[in-house]
This record gives sequence, C-alpha cells and structure tokens, in this order.
Amino acid sequence: MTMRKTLTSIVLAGALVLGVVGCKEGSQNNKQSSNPPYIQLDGGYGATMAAADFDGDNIPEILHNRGDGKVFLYKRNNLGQYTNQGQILQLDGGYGATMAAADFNGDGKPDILHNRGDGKVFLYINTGDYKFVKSSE
Ligand SMILES: [Ca+2]
Ligand SMILES: [Ca+2]
Repeated sequence: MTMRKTLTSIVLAGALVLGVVGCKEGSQNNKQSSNPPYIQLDGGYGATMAAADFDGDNIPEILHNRGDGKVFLYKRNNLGQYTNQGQILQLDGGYGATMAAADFNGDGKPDILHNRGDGKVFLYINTGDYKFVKSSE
C-alpha cells in the first residue's frame, strides 16, 4: 500500500514537472512568434526570394517572387524599412520554383538565376536600373 502510494506520488510529480516544462516551452514559442518579422511580404504558394545589392549603393535589395512569377523589388529606406518598389520582372511560375542572385557574368552587377520548378534553370542578366534580360546561353 505504501509502495503504491509512493509510486503514485512519483508519477504525479513527474506529470507535474512535464506540465510545467511544457507550459514553459509553450510560452517561449509564443514569445518567439510575437517577434515582428524582418520584412512582411505578400504570402503565396511557391513564393521565393533573393537578396543582393542590385543598384550598387552597398545596401542589399530584396527580390520577391510571390509564387506567380511576378517579381517585386523591395528597397530599404533611410529608416531601415523595406518598401515595395513595384514589379520588375515576370518569370515563369511553377511549383517548386526558386530564385538566387549572384554576378554570373562578372560585370559587378548581380544577376538572377531562376529554377522554374521543373529543373530548367534560366539566367537573367542585370542590365542596370533594375532591368534584367533572359540569357540565351
Ligand atoms: Ca542597393
Ligand atoms: Ca552580372
């Protein structure tokens, strides 16, 4: 009888500890989710993004493909906030499409690499002023 009471007490104490730990983790998760995002973009199925300094002012811009192939440019203002500057490119949309930015032709301006989701990757050369031309190579 005493042994049974002791076991019951141990089990209850363990459940209480687990409950407290669970609540603590839950409140930490809530705290994390209440942190504001670095930038708020339009959500979209298959959305992807890339960041690079497209205009040469040493501050990276953010390109956001909403998932429908429409690529929007977000530029940081002097308050440190990114604002939508409008659509700068239309890509072929597709499930699993991704986008990356790097200087592929060595001219100092970041270009855009776009995997349209079917494994076919296309290069868009930066010609300046946020304009990009699809490379035939
Ligand atoms: Ca820039
Ligand atoms: Ca380039």
